[in-house]
Parts: sequence; C-alpha cells; structure tokens
Amino acid sequence: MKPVVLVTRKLPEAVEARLRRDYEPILNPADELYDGDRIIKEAAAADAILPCHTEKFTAAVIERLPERVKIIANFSVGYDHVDIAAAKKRGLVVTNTPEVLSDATAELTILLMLGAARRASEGERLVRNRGWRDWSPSFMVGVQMTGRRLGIIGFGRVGQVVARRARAFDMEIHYHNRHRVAPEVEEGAIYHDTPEGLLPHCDFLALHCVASPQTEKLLNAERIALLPDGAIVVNASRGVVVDDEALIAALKSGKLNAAGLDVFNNEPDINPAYRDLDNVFLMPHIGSATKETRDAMGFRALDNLDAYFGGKVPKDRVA
Ligand code: 8YV
Repeated sequence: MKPVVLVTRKLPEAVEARLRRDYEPILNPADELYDGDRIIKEAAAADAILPCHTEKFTAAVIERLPERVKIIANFSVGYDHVDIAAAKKRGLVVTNTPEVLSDATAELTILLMLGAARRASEGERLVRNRGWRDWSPSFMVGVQMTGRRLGIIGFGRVGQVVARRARAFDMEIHYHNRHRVAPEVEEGAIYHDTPEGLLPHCDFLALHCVASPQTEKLLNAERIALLPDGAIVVNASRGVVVDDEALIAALKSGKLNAAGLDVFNNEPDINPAYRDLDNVFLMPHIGSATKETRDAMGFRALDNLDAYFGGKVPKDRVA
C-alpha cells in the first residue's frame, strides 16, 4: 500500500508524476487556497501532507489533524506557517526544502535591488501608460549599485549567495547574523554583531533572516533611522520582519530612496500605501519561482517523504 499524501497546491508536472508513481496523492487540481478546516477535511485519509507556505498550520489546526497524518513535508524553505512547538507536541515530523531555492531567491533579490535603484516600476508604468513624452538628463535618475555597500541581515544560504552575486557589482559586503560565519564563507564580508552596528554601513540593505518572534518588525523606525540617508531596502524573506508603517513613512519622507519588496505582511492583502508609492518595486512573492527551482523544491519535498516512509530520518527535518 502506497502512503497517502495530501498535496495542498498544484505542483510542477514532473513532481506530480513522481508523486503518482510512489504515493497515493490527494491533489488540488483547482489550486484553491485551503484554510484550516479544509486542510483537516482533505487530510481525513492522509498519512502525510505536502503544503506550501500559504497553508497555515496553527496549533489549533495541528491539534485537529487526523491521527494518521504523521509528517508535514513542506514545499518551502520557510516554515513559519507551521507552529513547530505544536507539531513537536503532537509528534509530527516537519521538513522544509533548503538549498535548492537559494540561487533563484538571490537572483530575485538582485532584481529587487536593481528595480528599486533604477526606478524600474515607475519607468515601466510610464512607458505602458503612454506617459513617456520627453527625455532630459534629469529624467528618471536613479542610484548606482556598483561599488556601493550592501548590508545583509541573515547570512544563511540565501544571504551568502546574494553576497556572491553582489560582488560582481563590486559591492562591499557587510552582514549581521546570529553567529559569525567561517572566513571561507565570509569571503571578505564584514561582520557586525548587532543590526545597530550594521545599519550605518548599508547603502543597500537586504533582509534574509528567518521569520520568528525575535525577528518580527526587526526593521522598525528606530533601526531605519540608523541607515544612511537615501538607503535602499529590499526584502525577499518574510513580510513580518518589516514594520510597514515605519518603512512607508521613511519612503514618503525621503529618508529612504526606495525599497524592493517581494514579501509582505498579510499577503496578498498588502498595506495599500505601498501601491501608491512610486519608489517601491513590488513583486508578488516569487523569489523561488523559476521552473528549475520549483521542480527541485518538489523533488526535495518528495526526498523527505521517501526518507520518512523508508524508515529514515528525513534530511531536512525541522521538527
Ligand atoms: C516558496 C518561500 O515559493 O520557500 C519559501 O520559504 O517563501 C517561497 O520561495 C513558497 O514558500 C512555497 O511554499
């Protein structure tokens, strides 16, 4: 008997093919967003769940999951959508998909930096909306990335790849992380043991920390004030690490030159003020959205299921 896996979202074809070969999948062909009640209903006959970050496994949902569900094999590196303490209490195994999305997310981060610095949204809108009438040396002037200082908060897998890509722009890399990384990983990046120590060195600031109670609203008004005037902030981690009101105020006042955001509080119902600001480059949480990466994420989630149902500890076990 193949294990039954509830798959909450539409996965890449190659991933679904392997899933069909090795498991009994319960699919969601309409790709509807499941709330807690729907997850519980759909999981009635499941041994495992393969969800995305869009499904919220709160303590209340986890407590009500059918007894036969033993593992949540996430299709995501972030697992802040799962109450890990509740999962542990219930004896649920939880896995994620690290490493395979670092390149794609780092590429998107560079896009956010360039998009914000070179006013890409504004320029695109102008051309599309037939607002482009003339040209002058002062027209659509942005900020140069080459040779500037990039500060990275969260120097894990994604942060490290961002640093490597940014070096191609001759950027000077600074970082803050819970722990200083080894010199061969640092590759000359300058460590700061607090965000406060890092921020004055950031012409560009990229957020790559995990979402946790410790990082909630990490970028608040007090810390934004420590950034150099005219700095650019980009976020491809999680919306909760930013205090929206503070960021919006700094973008309006000119304290910050611009921001590039791929993640938001309360996605997709984002703070409406962002839509009205010309100096934000907005993306709809697509950091890992390349064909190669989405396939790799799916295979990685399946590797974790294979290990679990093969009686081994999954490589990416986080609970
Ligand atoms: C994923 C992400 O696309 O992996 C993550 O944590 O934020 C995204 O890259 C998404 O989570 C899929 O579930």
